Amino acid sequence: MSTFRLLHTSDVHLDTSFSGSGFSTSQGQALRAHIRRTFLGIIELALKEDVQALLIAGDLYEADRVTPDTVKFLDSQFRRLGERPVVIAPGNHDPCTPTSPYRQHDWPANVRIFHSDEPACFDLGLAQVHGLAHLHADERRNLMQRLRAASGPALQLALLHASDTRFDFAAKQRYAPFHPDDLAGRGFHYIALGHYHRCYRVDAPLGGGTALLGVAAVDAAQSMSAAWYCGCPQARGFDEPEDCSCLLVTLHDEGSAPRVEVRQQPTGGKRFLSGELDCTSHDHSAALIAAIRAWIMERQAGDDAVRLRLTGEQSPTLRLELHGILEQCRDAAFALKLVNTLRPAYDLEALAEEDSLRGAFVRTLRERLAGAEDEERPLIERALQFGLDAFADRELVIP
Ligand SMILES: [Mn+2]
Repeated sequence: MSTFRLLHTSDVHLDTSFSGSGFSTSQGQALRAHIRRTFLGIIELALKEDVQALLIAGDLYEADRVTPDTVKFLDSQFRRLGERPVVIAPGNHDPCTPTSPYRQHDWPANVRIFHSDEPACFDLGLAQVHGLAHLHADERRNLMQRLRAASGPALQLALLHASDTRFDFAAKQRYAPFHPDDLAGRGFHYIALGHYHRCYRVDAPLGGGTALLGVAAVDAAQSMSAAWYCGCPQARGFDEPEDCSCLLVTLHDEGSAPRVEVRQQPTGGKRFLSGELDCTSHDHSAALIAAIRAWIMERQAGDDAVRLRLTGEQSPTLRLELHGILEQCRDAAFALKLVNTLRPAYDLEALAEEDSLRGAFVRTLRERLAGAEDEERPLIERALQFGLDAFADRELVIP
């Protein structure tokens, strides 16, 4: 019995621009450096685990921003792998255009890049890797349907940047769309996918099993191949997963039915954490600052990017100068964003006395509250709050 071990990554997005996403120039530089460190960690993992191949399923870098410095960096990292093959299937962010580094740079001999949108195959001895490339940034054809395994004794792998149309992650564009049904009968033992930044198995039944993590034993003799998105190794914004990974895949060749073992390896390390902080009890800014710091400390998020939504009722004595508060929390996290959705606390007694439309509104709703059933009360209380916010010209935040 022979085994084949590979490391599957994708969507590294080296040279990402963070301008326009609310980060400063220096934070953007630090994030780009962190993405590089993450990639370095993947190379080190490949060496430590002594894998027989590194598969990269596209979006390795951002084509419109990639620098010669980054190309040299990649070259040097790939060289560290010696004779271990690196196989790359270009995606929509790093398409294989005539001027792309994939075509222009003289890569080390262990690097194999799919250059065409016609299927090709790299022979790695025990395994064969089938794949093809995005040739531009807007591929809308079904590329999966072009791939088919070869017959013969070698393990059959596929490598592709493509969109599972069953899911619509944050309205991500559906480049190279395919349906999981398209996987049936292609004959692959493992399909390494890129594009979606979340780690999941495509061919698992919908429901609880879809987002499974950890170790999964897959019987590839079943009707469909084991097809996985490995997820991005390092998040780049608050819309991306908090836990990032690559996949360590071991195929045990047991004759007609290879067994596929998939292990998720945590990578990255800089999280983008979102949360809420109820500020109702904080009646002065120093108390709020202490609460923000405590929130970050509890989650050990000092090196992370944190986005906190301030919720609840704003005490009349709390002076909410967001820039001042941010300034005093600057050292608490790598980056901090505050989203203010606090509602002012209204003095209903005083408002009910007003000889105005607002006074009449408050009197009417308080009468309704007095005669309301229990289940009706929260609705009327919200109506009162929204109405008063509207009178105060406040932006309405409807949770
Ligand atoms: Mn992509």
